[in-house]
Amino acid sequence: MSTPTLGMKLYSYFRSSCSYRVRIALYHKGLDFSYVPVHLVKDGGQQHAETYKQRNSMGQVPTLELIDNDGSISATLTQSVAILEYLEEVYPDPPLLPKDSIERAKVRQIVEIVNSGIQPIQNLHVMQKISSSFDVEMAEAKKWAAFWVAHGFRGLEPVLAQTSGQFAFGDQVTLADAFIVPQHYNAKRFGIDMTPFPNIAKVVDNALSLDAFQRARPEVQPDTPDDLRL
Ligand SMILES: N[C@@H](CCC(=O)N[C@@H](CS)C(=O)NCC(=O)O)C(=O)O
Repeated sequence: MSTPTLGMKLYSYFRSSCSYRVRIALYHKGLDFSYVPVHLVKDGGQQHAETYKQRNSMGQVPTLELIDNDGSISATLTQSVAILEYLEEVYPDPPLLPKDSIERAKVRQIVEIVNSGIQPIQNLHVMQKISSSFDVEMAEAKKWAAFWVAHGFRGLEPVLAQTSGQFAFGDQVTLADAFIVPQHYNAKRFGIDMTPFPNIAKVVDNALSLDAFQRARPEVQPDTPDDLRL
């Protein structure tokens, strides 16, 4: 296992749901980090700049840099699941995974429903490609994205009916909550009616009552535009 690093730099965009997941974990675990904004729209998308793509070759946020004593970068981590697993291994307290193997698998099952089953189909570059390839307005592409988010929520809701207590898996915060809350933020942006998803709505409400989730919210980040700031 790696030893804890001295510093961390998070490349993030205020409304990126994948960055939001990592912010939740960093605040939940009480870890200090510096925030480097990457604007996903300005300048044609700063994530596509060659200098940024040297850190994250997919041209996406988040990226987490681990900084050594002497200020040098000891590791550059991409992919929110990999980043969160790293944080959980190196900073296990407070935990974001249960101890029991089957319970851990259940939490990861929820993580993957969001991570691979929902988020990629509604990502910005997918919507931009739909808009350009089929010559439709972004508003139309957003309806397509909303369809897939609702489709994923229809799969997630019965899982949470089995697993949730106060939070997505019982009464302790887990990685599952760190994925559901940001995906719900996107669902709201896409205008999805939450009435058919009472368990998802409950989990989101309860998680958002916690300090870590409040501090990670898109509305209070250093790069949140003034008109969206709380
Ligand atoms: N699997 C990656 C997905 C990262 C991702 O899709 N990030 C989005 C923001 S949530 C992004 O940077 N999109 C930029 C774009 O679509 O151009 C992860 O979990 O980190």
